[in-house]
Amino acid sequence: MSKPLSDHDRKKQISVRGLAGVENVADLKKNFNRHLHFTLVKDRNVSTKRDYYFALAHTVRDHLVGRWIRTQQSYYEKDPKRVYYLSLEFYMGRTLQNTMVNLALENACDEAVYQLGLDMEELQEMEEDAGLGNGGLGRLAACFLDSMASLGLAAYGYGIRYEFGIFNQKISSGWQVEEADDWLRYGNPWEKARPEYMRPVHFYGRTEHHPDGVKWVDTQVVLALPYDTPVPGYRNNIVNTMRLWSAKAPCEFSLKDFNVGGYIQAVLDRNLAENISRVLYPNDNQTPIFNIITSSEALERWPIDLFQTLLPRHLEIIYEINRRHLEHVSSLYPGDVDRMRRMSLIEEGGQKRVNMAHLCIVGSHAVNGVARIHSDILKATVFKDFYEMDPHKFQNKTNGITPRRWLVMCNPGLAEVIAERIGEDFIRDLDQLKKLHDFVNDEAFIRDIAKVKQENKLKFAVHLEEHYKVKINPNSVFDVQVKRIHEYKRQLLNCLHIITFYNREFREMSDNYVLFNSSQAAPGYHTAKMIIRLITAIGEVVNKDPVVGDRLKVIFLENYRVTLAEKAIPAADLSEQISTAGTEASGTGNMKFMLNGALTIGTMDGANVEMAEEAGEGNIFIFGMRVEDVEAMDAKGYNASEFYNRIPELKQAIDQIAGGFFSPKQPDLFKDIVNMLMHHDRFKVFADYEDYIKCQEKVSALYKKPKEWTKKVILNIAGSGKFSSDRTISQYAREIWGVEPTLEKLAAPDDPK
Ligand code: GLG
Repeated sequence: MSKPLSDHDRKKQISVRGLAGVENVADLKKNFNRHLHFTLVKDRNVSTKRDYYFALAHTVRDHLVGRWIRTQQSYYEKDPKRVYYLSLEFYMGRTLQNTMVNLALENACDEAVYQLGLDMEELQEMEEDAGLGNGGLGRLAACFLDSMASLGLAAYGYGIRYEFGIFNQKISSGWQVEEADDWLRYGNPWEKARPEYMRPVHFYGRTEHHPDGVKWVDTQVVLALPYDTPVPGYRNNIVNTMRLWSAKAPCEFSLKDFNVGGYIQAVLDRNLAENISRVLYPNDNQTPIFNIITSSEALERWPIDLFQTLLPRHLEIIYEINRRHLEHVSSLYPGDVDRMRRMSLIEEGGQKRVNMAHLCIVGSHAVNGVARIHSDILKATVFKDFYEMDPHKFQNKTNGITPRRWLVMCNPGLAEVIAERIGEDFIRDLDQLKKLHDFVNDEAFIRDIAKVKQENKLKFAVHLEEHYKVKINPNSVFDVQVKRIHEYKRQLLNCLHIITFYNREFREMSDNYVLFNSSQAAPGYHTAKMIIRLITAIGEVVNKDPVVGDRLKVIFLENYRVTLAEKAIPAADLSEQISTAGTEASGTGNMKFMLNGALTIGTMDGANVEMAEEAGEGNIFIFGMRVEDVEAMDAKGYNASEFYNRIPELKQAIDQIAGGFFSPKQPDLFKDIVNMLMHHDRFKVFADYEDYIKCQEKVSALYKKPKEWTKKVILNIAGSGKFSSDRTISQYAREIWGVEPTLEKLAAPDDPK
């Protein structure tokens, strides 16, 4: 196998990375040295790698400033309708490379750094991820910011500036251990504090009703201190703002409610107020969508008592909204008391609660699911009453991902091979990938696509060896399931697949397989943590089995995060999207794999349904129960032992897990998991096992025909245009927000000389 090009050599060839004109490079070097001296206060004798990263970050940031100010000025002058995207999570990852890509500075910076005798990739590795999210929801918000700026919308992201983002995951003796993510420790060169825009936020207190209105009095005040981060559009000189708020105790923080014993104690107690933005809650998807229907733990329902104490005035307003809402319901359905009860914003019976989803629906002019199947399920189940009352309110907006980060930035080799055939416009108009249909039978193109994948795999293998001390064969199938650990996502189904293939000792199959599995479990989610332990336990047995050798490896990638996704996804051959039909709202990882030339094995769930449509059914590996089958099985009752008794390979795998084959020192380690799978598995793992294994056999068979495989890869890439977040955002803009995407470009300001 040929050695991969060094990053510096590869990037030099790449036009999509901007021009490295001599002047640009000279200015960048000059400014880098200026920042090292004046901003970092260092010389090259004592500078660390981190200092160099900071000097480069500041150098690149300078190119944002003029564009940022101009953009905001133009919004002020033209006064367009603004979009505010409010989210508790913005899972941004790193900023440096994304900024260079969007500003077409990458080649020039690369050359400058090279001439300075430094290594670009090493510097980039010094940047902390902004891990202000759990998974898909937070990453979606980040992709949307990129698209809104790239489409020229006057948009702002509003969220919380958590001092600690999603925890760092360590694997210790096979178990997940959480460590605090102190991402701001060395400072954040991308943010600008705006104390001048600090706002008071009130809590507690009581209301007074006067003839001239209502007063909310005797409140406790916490200040909200905003920090602004620039969000550059793709090569349009537009820079929007993400404004994240940090809690700050006011000087006169008296803390009546916080038990104050005097001055020193009052100062110490300021922490209580400032704790509000201290740490991101590491809970992802407490309740997957289908579960909402059957269980009452369901959507968020906040206790009235809590509301009453913390936000008494808000509660009064909610009562008034509910009164008007129920009046409307009863005018449409006179006498239908049961419907009124179901649709109320306030749940009676036991502890009184506010149903937050109902409040959202009543308070919004549009409501949407995030993939077609998800939108349909919402209308037919949880929000049925609301849909019947107001069908026009309900829409669908299928999720998307930004092709800047998830192709140009993370997979430059692939972006270049595509650009060579169809030009660069696909980067801002991803539908143009359809043009690749003309190249499905083009031998040279097939070869190029396969070669890029091989290079990415080799690069990832080198990374794994350096960082995880594992050696893998880069010619094997890279079979990847990376996502938060959750029962509904069915990492356990994948475990059974791994065990089954291991038990067959590859008698039937001679290929090599590397199965990656990776992600965090919520710290309080016991089963998820046990699933991680099972995966690592399987790895311990399989990876050192001399009979299997390097034909099968099972690797749990520690500390999955945006930055690791950017490395793993371009290297994947097979993408595992195997949730129980009806449980994954959309998925967005699935789209990233598709765009990066992996084939999908998946159920008819979330966006997989639309991916199959776009790629052509024959070009994606679909298996298992459809939503209707799951419903039918629920009606008749799911009986795991039926499958266990009927399918010998399944029985063997379960007996091994139960009997300590993978945990010889502690044979009953996985008894809870086995018990769950056998007796109360809400996600019906066994019911899809047989079809899944058959489908995996088809995958193996196809992988033996590299050309056919790569043709399907091309058809998948060609069909992935729909899944650009530019398309999603354009739809939100036109169909919900009532704003026009402009694709306007602002004039470039004078760049720093
Ligand atoms: C959710 C869902 C995903 C979805 C994502 C973005 O579970 O299916 O793709 O949001 O809408 N809690 C999530 O991550």
